[in-house]
Amino acid sequence: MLLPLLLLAAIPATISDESKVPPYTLPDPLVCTDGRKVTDAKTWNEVRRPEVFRLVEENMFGRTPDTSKLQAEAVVEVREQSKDAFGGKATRTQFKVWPIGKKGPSFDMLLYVPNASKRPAPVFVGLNFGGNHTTVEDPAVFVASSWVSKQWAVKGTTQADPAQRGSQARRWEFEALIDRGYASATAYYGDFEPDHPEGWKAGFRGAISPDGVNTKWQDGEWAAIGCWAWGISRMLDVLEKVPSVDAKRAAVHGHSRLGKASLWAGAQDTRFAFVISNNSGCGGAALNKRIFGETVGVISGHYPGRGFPHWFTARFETFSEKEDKLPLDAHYLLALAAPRPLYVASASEDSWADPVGEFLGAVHTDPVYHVLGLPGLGTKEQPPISKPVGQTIGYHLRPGKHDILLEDWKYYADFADRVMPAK
Ligand code: GTR
Repeated sequence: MLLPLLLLAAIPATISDESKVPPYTLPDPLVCTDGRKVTDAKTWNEVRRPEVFRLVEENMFGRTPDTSKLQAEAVVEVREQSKDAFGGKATRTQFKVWPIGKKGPSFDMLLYVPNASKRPAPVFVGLNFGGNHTTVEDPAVFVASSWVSKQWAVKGTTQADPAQRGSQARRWEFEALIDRGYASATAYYGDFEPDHPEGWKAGFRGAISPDGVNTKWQDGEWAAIGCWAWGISRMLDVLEKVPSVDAKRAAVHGHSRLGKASLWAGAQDTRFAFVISNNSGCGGAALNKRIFGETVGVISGHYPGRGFPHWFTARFETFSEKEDKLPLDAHYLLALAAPRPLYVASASEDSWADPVGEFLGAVHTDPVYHVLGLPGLGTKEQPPISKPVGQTIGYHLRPGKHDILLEDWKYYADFADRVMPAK
């Protein structure tokens, strides 16, 4: 009994009281490695952005391999299509995609495009947690075929349970978006990589690595979040070829761990016109040096039996309880969206994700937008519940728990109406 007790004692208590947050200082994204201050867009784009990008890559998510040669083998098939989705308001298309050719794994992409659009529709692109069939009460949507975690599986298996159809529909406001002229595309994140430490063997990391399932991952190499982010870009590759969709007006979005993936996808793939983080918390929009809620130590697997060691590149874990040594913070990741519009959202009862830390992530990203001549967020004061703020950086605090709900979607669509309008 002594050992588990000692291990438990080693995990610092979670801070969820604002008055207990220890002081911290943040690095400045606008100071180059050689000490030069960034005061113009040219220096940001040519010197500092690449440096900030490398810091995020080296310390958090690892390097995404260049897969362009493999992608030349990509195969895209339409498995199903109907103009009758949502009572005839939308066309549903279900793709099966082999992004590195038929020797590699595949993913299923579900796309709804409003039928009333007179021109190619802007599109929201994001991964889901439980399989495409969980996102909507639509009996025509195929049930996921790859590994699913316990909560979505037939009892005692890792096979998707068809009874879970629509169980995540509250998170996917396809119809509300269709009514406003937006298309939506989603894919199951487990198709890219099952979310557990051995999951990469069945996903694209294993398939892309020259050593396959024998790979010994080195520090600096990509991890699961990197693989999911890569997958979101492969969705956009397909959307670029769909005539009814305008892939130049594509928003990448994600909730929680998928919000971390969405930020990293937006950072790496500047084809995304708008980058959205919903309750992405630690390793996403929330400041890491501000110790509140989830910490680097807990998330990165520093404590046995806790966290997600497979999400990040190895170095991230070395900053456990040494967050002051991190040469970056969440505002570096967020700033990689600039000059494109960025949106950070929190939920009032989501203290694990640190809503204040998420807001401050956006606040400290603002100077980068200002150097680029953009209005950015424009406030240092966290707005009250249900009062969205910001021009090129949006922020809102939704009442309630860790989730993505109709109210969030309403604000995203309102923002999109300005930055990638449907009409
Ligand atoms: C939690 C994790 C969070 C967040 C969340 C989720 O367990 O600690 O960082 O990613 O999972 O993805 O729902």
